[in-house]
Amino acid sequence: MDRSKAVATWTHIVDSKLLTRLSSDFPTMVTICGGGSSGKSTLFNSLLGDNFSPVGGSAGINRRVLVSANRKLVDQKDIVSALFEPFGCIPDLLRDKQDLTTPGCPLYIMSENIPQNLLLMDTPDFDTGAKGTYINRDVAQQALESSDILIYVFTNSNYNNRENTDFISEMLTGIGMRKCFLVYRTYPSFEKEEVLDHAMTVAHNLYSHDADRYVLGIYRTDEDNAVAAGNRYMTLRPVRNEDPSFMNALKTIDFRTLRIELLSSILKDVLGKAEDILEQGKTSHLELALYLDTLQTAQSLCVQEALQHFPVDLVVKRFTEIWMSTDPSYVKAMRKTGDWIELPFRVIFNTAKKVKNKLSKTESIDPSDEFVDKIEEDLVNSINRMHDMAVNPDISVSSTIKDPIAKRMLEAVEVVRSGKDLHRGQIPRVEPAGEMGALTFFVEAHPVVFQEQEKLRDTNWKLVLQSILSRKEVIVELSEEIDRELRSLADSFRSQMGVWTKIRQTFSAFLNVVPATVAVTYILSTGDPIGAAGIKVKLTGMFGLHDLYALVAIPATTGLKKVDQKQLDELLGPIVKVWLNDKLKVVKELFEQEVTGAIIRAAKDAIDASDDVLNQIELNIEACRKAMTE
Ligand SMILES: Nc1nc2c(ncn2[C@@H]2O[C@H](COP(=O)(O)OP(=O)(O)OP(=O)(O)O)[C@@H](O)[C@H]2O)c(=O)[nH]1
Ligand SMILES: [Mg+2]
Repeated sequence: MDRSKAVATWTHIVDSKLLTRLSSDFPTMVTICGGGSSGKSTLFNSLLGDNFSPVGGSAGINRRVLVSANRKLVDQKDIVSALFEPFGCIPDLLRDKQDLTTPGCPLYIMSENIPQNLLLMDTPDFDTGAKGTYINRDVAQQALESSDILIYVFTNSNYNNRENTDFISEMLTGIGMRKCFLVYRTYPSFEKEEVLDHAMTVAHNLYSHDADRYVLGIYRTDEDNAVAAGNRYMTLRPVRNEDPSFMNALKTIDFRTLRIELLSSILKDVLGKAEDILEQGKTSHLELALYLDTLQTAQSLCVQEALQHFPVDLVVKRFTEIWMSTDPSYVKAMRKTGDWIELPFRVIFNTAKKVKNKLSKTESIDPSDEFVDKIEEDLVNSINRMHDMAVNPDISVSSTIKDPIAKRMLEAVEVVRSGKDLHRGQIPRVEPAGEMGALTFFVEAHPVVFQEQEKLRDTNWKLVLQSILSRKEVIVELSEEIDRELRSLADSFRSQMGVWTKIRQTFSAFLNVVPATVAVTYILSTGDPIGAAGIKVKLTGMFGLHDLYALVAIPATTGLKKVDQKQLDELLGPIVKVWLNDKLKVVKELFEQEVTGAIIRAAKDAIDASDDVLNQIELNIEACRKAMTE
């Protein structure tokens, strides 16, 4: 059964059927139960000495529960409504016994023959119909779950019917341990041993090895035509020598002790079950956290995929502008006079003209078309991948174990796998990935997000893509945030420049190389066919923004000296990082708005809510356990 359904069934029983009976003055409920036409109503009438309940006909004649109570009990204020609370409807006094043959709320009768502290119930059968569609089972079950003691009536044709005894066994031992009387409607010719043997088969099927402890008495009632004809009441005879007469057995039961025993066994089971549910809840909580981590990791990777191309033209140009605008005035002055000294670069790279244009302050900065195309391609690919992962029943994602989130995921996988309640088909698993120390996580989507996944599956993906692409400008443009960051980067570069560098810069400025390394970088990268549109950016660090570091892959074709390469890395690296940090945020927002947001929110909300609930359950269980030992 689905886990949440099982929990709901169980909490329903606890809420509506058990808690009401914690009150000590609540009468003991004795319920007659059994398969169709086994003789339940005949027994009920016989015990009360009146023909209250309809008998005979085809199996399944009783459609409602009939309760008999002493008048004095019924006169007590509120007792009837409390009694019927588990049934969810206001009970009525039985006026016409034919009413019992149509479905509806339980009915009650008042009888002087029933002790004041007792209620006797006749129930519909639980086995008329076919498996899955037993017509009276729900009504019968409701009564049985509310009972303290059952009287199980069986016949020679159904004593060994496992389906029947399994059902009754669940009622007797499912939550708490209930005791029962066994009543065997048998043939007069059957010897005592045979009757006992059949009855013990039933007892064993109900309680397994605890039969002796929980069977209150075994009685036989022999087939009798006078009973069938309605001329005589049924008589019960003890099968075992030690058992008293049925009425005596009923009267001498210490109901207080029985109630206390039953309630403490219920409480024990309830606590045990609550602990199971707590464990399941914790596992599920962890599974959800694992799924969320995996989804967000996958998203991080997709976001990075969307940003594979760095618009070097754009960003370095902007940085250069900022740098020049913050140059000391003497450097600026020198620069003005040094227009002619771009010659060395022209000689070396033959791109000086282009450089001059690009470095000119008057020209507006526009990304090249080629770059915009690349961004669009990257964006479409990555968002499609993200969409697939968000709607799929499972995600797999690779990560290095050095990453703190991967560590957390690995722990979660281990706990979930060792949990005893693996309710879903696949369990999470981890496999080594290609690189050393890298792992691939395989994680299923958690039921908490199914609804949002469904919605995402139902959206018109083409329209979503269009909407995303219409906003690609956010990737292309240089935001104020980037500007601010570049400015502070320029300040920090400048503050790190030693005397030597400053002197060199003075020279550089004089040579119109401003600042030398930036210009070199610029020329190098724009002089390269790949770099023209945006140089490739390789990212280290797997997750989110916190440990991401951009390595600028400078094409080997540029023939840089090692020293220059290092200088370039030092300079270009942080500039790329400024851009990346900003864009990672922007693209992540875009992904969450268009694809993953609702799923992530559903998961986070459920995690937050269940955190509190799980803590509360744990505290409550502790309190109950403590109270039980005191
Ligand atoms: N021959 C004989 N028939 C009996 C005896 N006890 C009950 N019956 C008959 O068995 C049939 C079913 O009896 P009920 O008491 O209606 O059985 P039930 O278990 O209440 O049946 P449902 O309410 O339909 O589930 C009736 O025709 C009874 O007269 C008995 O001791 N001897
Ligand atoms: Mg009946």
